[in-house]
Order: sequence, then C-alpha cells, then structure tokens
Amino acid sequence: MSPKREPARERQLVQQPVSNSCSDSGSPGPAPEGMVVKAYGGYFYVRAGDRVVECTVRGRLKKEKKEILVGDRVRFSEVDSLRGVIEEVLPRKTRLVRPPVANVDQAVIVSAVSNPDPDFKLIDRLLAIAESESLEILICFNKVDLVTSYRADKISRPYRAAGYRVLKTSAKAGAGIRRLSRALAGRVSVFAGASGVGKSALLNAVQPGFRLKTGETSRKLERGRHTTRHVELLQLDSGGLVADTPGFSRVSLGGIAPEELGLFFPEIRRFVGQCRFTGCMHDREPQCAVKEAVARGEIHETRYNHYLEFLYEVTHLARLQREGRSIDKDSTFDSFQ
Ligand SMILES: Nc1nc2c(ncn2[C@@H]2O[C@H](COP(=O)(O)OP(=O)(O)O)[C@@H](O)[C@H]2O)c(=O)[nH]1
Ligand SMILES: [Mg+2]
Ligand SMILES: [Zn+2]
Repeated sequence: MSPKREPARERQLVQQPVSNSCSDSGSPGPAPEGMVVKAYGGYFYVRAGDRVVECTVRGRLKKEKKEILVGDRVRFSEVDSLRGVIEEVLPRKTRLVRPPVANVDQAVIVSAVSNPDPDFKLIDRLLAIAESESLEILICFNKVDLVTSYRADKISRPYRAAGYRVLKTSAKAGAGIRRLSRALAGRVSVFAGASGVGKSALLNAVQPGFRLKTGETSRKLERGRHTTRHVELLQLDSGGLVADTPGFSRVSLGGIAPEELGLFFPEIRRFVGQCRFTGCMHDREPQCAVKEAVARGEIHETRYNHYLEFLYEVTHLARLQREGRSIDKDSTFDSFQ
C-alpha cells in the first residue's frame, strides 16, 4: 500500500462505478466477467463464480501495454472451461502500488498487543496511507491471549476514540474471529502490518482451509515472495477476497501533501476550519483547535505527535520532489524486514 504515487487524485479519478450488470442472455453472449486473483508465469488466473480460469492476454492488449493487476475485473473469452483469453480490462475503482492490487475495498491493519509489542508509529503510518487511498479501514489487535483485557483495552482505546473500527482478536484462542470473518465478507481486503503480528494466523483462523504458513518458516518464504512482488487474492467462503501480503515493507508517505495530512487523521479532520488561521497545520500556530483538543485530552497525544512527525516527513518529501530528487531512493521509509 505504500504509494509510489502517481498523484493521489489520479487514482481517485478512476473511481467510476464498475458495471456489474451481467450478461442479459443471448447465446454467444458477452464474454464472461471475472476477477484476476493471481498472476504467475505469464498467466492470469481469473475467478469467475466457482471456477478459476487460466488466462493469457489478447495480443491487442499486450500491444497497448495494458497493465493487468491482481484485483482487476476482466472480460475473457473461453478456450475451454479451464482456459481463456483476457479480452478487456474493466475500469478500476482503486489501485494500490504496493502491494500492487486493484479494486481493494478495505485495509485490515493488524498489530499484536504483545510479542511483538505494538508499533504505534507504524500503525498510524499505515492508517494515514489507507486513509489517503480512501480505503475502508479495520484495525485488528491480535494476540489478546497474551495480555490482560485491561491492557488490550488501553492499547485499542485511542483508535476507538478516533473513530476506527477495532477488533481484539486471538488467532490462537479463536477470539474475535467470527467478527473478523464478517468484516471480510463480500469485499476485497488487504492485510497489512509488521511481520509476526499474526496476519496469516488470523486468515487461517477465519478459513482453516487456507493453511497459510505462519511463524519463522513463513518469514523466509515471504522474503522470497516479496522480491517477486507476488500477490494472490484468496477466496473466502463468505464471498470476500483477501490478500495476505508479507506486510508493507516500505511504507512511504510520499505523495501526501502536507496540507492534506490532517484529513487522514479522523480525529484531526473533525476540527477542520475551527482553527484561528486558515491553512493551519496544527503545529506552532496559535489558537489551534486541534492543539486545544489535544490539551483537553480529546485527541490522543501519541496520535498527535505522530501527526507532527509525519508532517515534517511529508514536508521534507515534498521539498525533495520540488527539487526533482527521487523520493524512492532518497527517502523511502523502511520500516521492517
Ligand atoms: N499467542 C498467540 N500467538 C499468535 C497469535 N496469532 C499468531 N501467533 C503466532 O505469532 C507468530 C507469527 O504469526 P504469523 O501469522 O506468521 O504472523 P504474520 O507474519 O503477521 O503473518 C506465529 O508463531 C503464530 O503462531 C495469537 O493470537 N496468539
Ligand atoms: Mg504471514
Ligand atoms: Zn490548527
């Protein structure tokens, strides 16, 4: 989900409704529609109903250098019931750069409450990026079997207060799994979060059939997979699709403009227009409604401090960009792995 970022607006522009009107009937009928769930070895695996059809790409699309991503909805013609040719890529709602997935509805941001300890700065960073991509957001605090419920509540409180949907889960003890499962039904979700927090274990708990690798063995695999940028959308029995990414290894805020950062913190967004100065960045300006809310305890101080850190970071990135220096090489934030 880390934005290499063509300008954010561009991606949101693509938010045209995707036609879901299916074929009206008629015998040859329009080509069937499906969603690319995996790209591998030059083939695209397209899920259409219960089938997964192995597709090549029509030469015309190749010539146009038409990009096809996991998550893209396509029309294909059938060679037989298991093989086909992609004829058309339907308009995208959204496009994440890292992981490269189209049409994602929801980011599930996973943190452990312990082992590893929560990395609040990483959580807030992932939240800001997900907000900037206009994704629905669900936060999952996992491994609650390892701490008291007092501790788990304390960790999740600032996020609930900010207005986020928060689940406390234990993949190990089976806590919160039914709720998680419900939240994943019928939409395309991407799991994000540091290594070892239990993303794969949670998906296995939601759907034991997945048998995703967890723990140390998975970490080795993930590294290998990550370099090839391999992503796969897994089908849930509930009709949802999920990408179990190895975590967003590079989560840059590049592309977020300093003056829009506050919009990506819901509890700060609430105060837009209430500060003394228009264009207030809620930093050193006097009579700032946001800082007053922090002082009253209505905005959590840690969240506000992360806002400030990110503000300096995006200001710096914006300057680099103006000077024509590459964001990727100079300043991408490497958080883990
Ligand atoms: N105690 C406890 N351990 C968990 C839980 N969920 C996952 N784990 C363990 O944490 C480690 C990392 O889990 P994994 O799913 O591979 O994390 P990922 O890197 O985020 O996919 C594994 O050893 C899991 O068995 C949980 O809810 N409670
Ligand atoms: Mg994993
Ligand atoms: Zn302000």
